[in-house]
Amino acid sequence: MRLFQAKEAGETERLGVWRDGRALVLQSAHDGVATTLDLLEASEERGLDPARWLAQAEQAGRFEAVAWDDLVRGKDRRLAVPVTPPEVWGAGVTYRRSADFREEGTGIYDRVYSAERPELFFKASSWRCASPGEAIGRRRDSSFTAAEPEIAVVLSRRGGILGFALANDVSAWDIERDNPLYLPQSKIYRGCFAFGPVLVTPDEIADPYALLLRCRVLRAGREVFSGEASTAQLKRRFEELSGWLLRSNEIRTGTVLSTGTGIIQPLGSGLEEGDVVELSCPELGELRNPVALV
Ligand code: DO4
Ligand code: MG
Repeated sequence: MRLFQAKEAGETERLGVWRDGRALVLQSAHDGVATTLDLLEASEERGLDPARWLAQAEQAGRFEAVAWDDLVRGKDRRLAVPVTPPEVWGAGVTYRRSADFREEGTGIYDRVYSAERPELFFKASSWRCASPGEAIGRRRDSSFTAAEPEIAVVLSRRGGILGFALANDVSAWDIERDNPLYLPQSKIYRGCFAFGPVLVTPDEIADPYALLLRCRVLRAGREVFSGEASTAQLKRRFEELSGWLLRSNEIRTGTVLSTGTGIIQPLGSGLEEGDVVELSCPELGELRNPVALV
């Protein structure tokens, strides 16, 4: 399944799904399900079969076909995050490139790259997340903020992987570099995390360790940065990261875990107000966000 959510001004998110090449948006709740989170929770807690539920809801005329481009452009209703997450967590230094760039003789990044325990940090609440097309933030007190293109997994409360999505762990690298104790300030602020446009269930991903992620940063329409990374370069398995997240720590179904970046914007090429960050992956679609000062 490829799930998404759509939203009209002043309304709550509505579940959407790609079926037979058409984007469908739920018009009214069916069997207590109105959002992606409802569907994931019902399948976890009530044993509801999502594929059967979708077929029944479609038969009952609960879905309306919509033009995807209108949702992307945000005409009347626009794309929202594909699931409204109870929490967003991040994993760090899971790619050699991220460790090398950050290391600078500190010892801490190299150490965590090879350690058994991964770096995990709280990243965002749902209201700090940017939907596809919505502005991601550059803090006014940061002179070097970068996109961190990542693969995010959406978890069940037991730690099962319910889906994959593109994510941008936007981070103020100058603040992090100044002092590692500033990590929360470099990571958590308005518009610090974008993900979507779709949540793709594991059965649709042939090999989660062969996902090619591309990033472009456009300034006034001109490309000022591009980079790519593959999950083949990921140091740890997704289940290893989720396993550590659940150690002595309860999570709710729908929690997002972003699994680290392998794409590094070089020093001096940070995000500027008005830039557009484009992430793409053949299996997961394209995520575009403009940059705003916050
Ligand atoms: O400790 C720094 C954060 C690392 C991170 O976010 C990443 O590697 O993606
Ligand atoms: Mg990151």
